[in-house]
Amino acid sequence: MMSTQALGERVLARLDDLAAITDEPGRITRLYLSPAHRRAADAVAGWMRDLGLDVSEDATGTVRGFLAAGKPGPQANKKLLIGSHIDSVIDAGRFDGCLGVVAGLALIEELTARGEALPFGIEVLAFGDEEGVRFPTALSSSSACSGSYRGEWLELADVHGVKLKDALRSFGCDPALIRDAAIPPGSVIGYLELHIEQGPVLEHQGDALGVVASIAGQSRFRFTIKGEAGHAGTNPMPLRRDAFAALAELSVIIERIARQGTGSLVATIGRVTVKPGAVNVVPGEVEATLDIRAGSDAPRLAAIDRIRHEADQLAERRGVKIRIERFLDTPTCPMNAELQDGLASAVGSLGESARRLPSGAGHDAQAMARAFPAVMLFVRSHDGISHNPAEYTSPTDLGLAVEAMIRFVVDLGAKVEA
Ligand code: HGY
Ligand code: MN
Ligand code: MN
Repeated sequence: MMSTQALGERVLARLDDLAAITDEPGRITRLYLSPAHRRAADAVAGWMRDLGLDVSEDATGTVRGFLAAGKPGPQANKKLLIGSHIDSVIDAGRFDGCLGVVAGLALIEELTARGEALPFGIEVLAFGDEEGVRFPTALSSSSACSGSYRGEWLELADVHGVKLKDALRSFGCDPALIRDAAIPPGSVIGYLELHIEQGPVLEHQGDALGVVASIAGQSRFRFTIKGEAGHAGTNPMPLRRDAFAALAELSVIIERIARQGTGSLVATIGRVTVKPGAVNVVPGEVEATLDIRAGSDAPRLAAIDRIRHEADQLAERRGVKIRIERFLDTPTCPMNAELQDGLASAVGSLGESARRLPSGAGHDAQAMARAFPAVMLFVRSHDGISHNPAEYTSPTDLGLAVEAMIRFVVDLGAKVEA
């Protein structure tokens, strides 16, 4: 039986192995269906085979490792799903997503070492498209598992014009089989995801672990602002229809609306493209993304209405055209109450506080909750840093998290047999 410290160090070593698999040497960038995603998926499949799991890859590129029930019983044909994502943002940290997959494999390895036979199966899922950085969607691979994949996503293109359906084929997947990726809800006991908190709350409270009560809803938009390109030297200020200046003013308005918002409302303009992009040309067109979230749906939707209204007025004032297209809308998602209680008692059995907290970040659990009872365990992030190479969680905390998962799964097995 490994100590929690040894468990944590083993998990950290695996995360370092995955961190070395990147599309951009010198930093971690592993976008959906990229060459690095392919190599990471193959590495995870190898670890699963080493554990004697039944390994498969579904039509969206999710790697699946299945361990059959260790003993007969009424639930032996059901399984507990444990998963997270192995795709990353640009210049990412080592923990976001990968931790949930590596921890699932560490749990199986440790349960086997302890001779723990479960009355249900376990399937570890390594999703490839949680972040939604390459294509304008997100959670698409976990959506396939929960039977909520949308066919129109296949026509979406990345910044190079590569369509999702073609990227899937190059990855070795057949988009025509995506429907078969859905996991029948009747075969599933629940979905468990370990994830770093990616925020400062646990550390601030002095807690290593936390149980997620709900996941923030989020909406993502593409803004296209059309003004008029002009000569930087001869174009008088009052006559300009400067698309970038319009976005700059709109971004300050959006920030003000978010600061005034309730329910931990947040708004982020993460990517801006300025055209034509020459030093001596007044920008004629700008494209930008907006990511807006809150702990409940009402403040988020109210803020979106206010932003649309202010954008219309600004367009009028500045003589520009503003097009706002929504490309992602995920409602606030409560986690399963019974599984939360089970997870909280497993955390408590370690002598750790098991406070409930909301997640400001989106997760695959949102997509999985559409079909299965879902629960998430958070582990402390140093300084709350994430989506940043400085992302860090200590091996001690990692070990505690895996041990809590192990106890949760063993307790679930006992409950199922009772
Ligand atoms: O954006 C998010 O909330 C997550 O990291 N995909
Ligand atoms: Mn994540
Ligand atoms: Mn992320």
